[in-house]
Amino acid sequence: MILRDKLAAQLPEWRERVRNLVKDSGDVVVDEITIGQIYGGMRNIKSLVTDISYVDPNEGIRFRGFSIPELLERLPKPVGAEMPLVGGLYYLLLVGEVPTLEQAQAVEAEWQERNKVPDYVFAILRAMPADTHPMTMFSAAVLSLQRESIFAKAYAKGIPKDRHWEPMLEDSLSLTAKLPEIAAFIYRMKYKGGDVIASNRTLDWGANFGHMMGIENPEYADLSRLYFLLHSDHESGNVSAHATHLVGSALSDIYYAASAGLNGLAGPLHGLANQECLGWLLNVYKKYNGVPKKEDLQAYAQETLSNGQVIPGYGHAVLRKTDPRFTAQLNFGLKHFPDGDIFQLAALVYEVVPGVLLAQGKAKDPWPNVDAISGSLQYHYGVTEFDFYTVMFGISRLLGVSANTVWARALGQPIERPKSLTTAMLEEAAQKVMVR
Ligand code: AMX
Repeated sequence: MILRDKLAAQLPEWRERVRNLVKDSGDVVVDEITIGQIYGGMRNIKSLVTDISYVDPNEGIRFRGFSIPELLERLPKPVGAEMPLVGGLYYLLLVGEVPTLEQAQAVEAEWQERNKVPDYVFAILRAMPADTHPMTMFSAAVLSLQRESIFAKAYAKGIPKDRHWEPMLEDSLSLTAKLPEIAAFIYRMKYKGGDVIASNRTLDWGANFGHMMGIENPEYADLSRLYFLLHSDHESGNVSAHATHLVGSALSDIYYAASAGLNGLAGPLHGLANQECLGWLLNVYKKYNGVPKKEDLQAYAQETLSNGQVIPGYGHAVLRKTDPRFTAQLNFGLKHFPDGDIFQLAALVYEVVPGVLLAQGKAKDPWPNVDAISGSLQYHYGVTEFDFYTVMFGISRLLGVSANTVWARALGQPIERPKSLTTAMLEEAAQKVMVR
């Protein structure tokens, strides 16, 4: 298998590099930690490592060193398509090189071979109460697949540590292969009266999702490929990535770890913001009977803040400029449907809300993040059920976190166990500094 061979070829050098770094420079101080950071959600404490993506506060995400515009340019695309094959992105995340079309297609072929979802997953989903949130369904479906884990079986048989990554890669491919069908099943079951659409094995992973959603439009296939590329990874400290990494560090298999990551993604300050964001836009639209005047939008945003609520889709824990993932989606909308009502509203919010947040002076980043616009694009193509949006984020995010988990096992990263202190200990530490 191409991915296994490519990874196996890199591993000796990587392991040597990490071993030497830790052996020769293990005591080098990289960062200091303040009481403010300990009580402040560990913000900006440099204590994780990944080579798969990096978020620069001013520039935004780079995957394996490539910016989003560079990736949209360089990753191979299916014939006639505007956006790259998601299989090529997964190759890049795992291997670290831009694939050829053939290499990207090899990953797509791996996915096609592994994409049969066992019937028990559908039975579990059908048995859940109809008002269950789609993220709960998605996470439960992923967790239910745990019995398929090759890693768990290999571990029980005593596979040596330096080979843990191999069954982890197998599991990651088998899980990611099934995500579009599981998600589309949830969508069709919940919102389309159970009229489920079978997978089309001739389509690529991104396009097949659009097909199973019931949207037979090449533009939506491109939007799906774009969406799955943009949301896949955002270095290691965000809640979904960190939760997956933490659970995986206990040598829980990818099904356990991914389900944990999805549960974190379901929080309104993280992935659920895309659902909240569209809800916010629709409330504005309803209140003003269409796209409002700038002054009205400004008043509405101020009212949201006065009510003690956040404006979803704006702000970020790391970023300090407009998220390039926002810009890529804005450009897609401007190209394909600049006159769409909800899209125009999202674009107007971009003109107005940063100023409102700046004037309030609390948010360190007043600019839009990835969630500020994604819903308005989905809405345009008929995916109006916005509580489903985070599931799409989840499909994509599991690409990044599974690639990271494979590498964490390949480099033998240990179980995570930071140390906690008591408030009294921190007060004592503060006291000592004050006395000096
Ligand atoms: N609207 C209103 N207030 C905001 C705000 C927003 N969009 N963004 C930040 N603030 C407030 C914070 O709530 C905080 O207020 P507090 O001092 O009363 O607690 C203050 O500004 C300082 O926060 P910060 O340091 O700038 O942000 P953070 O790192 O603590 O949090 C984030 C980052 C994303 C949770 C925050 O900006 C937010 O809540 N945004 C809206 C929700 C959202 O879009 N989430 C999606 C993020 C991307 C993702 O994960 N998908």
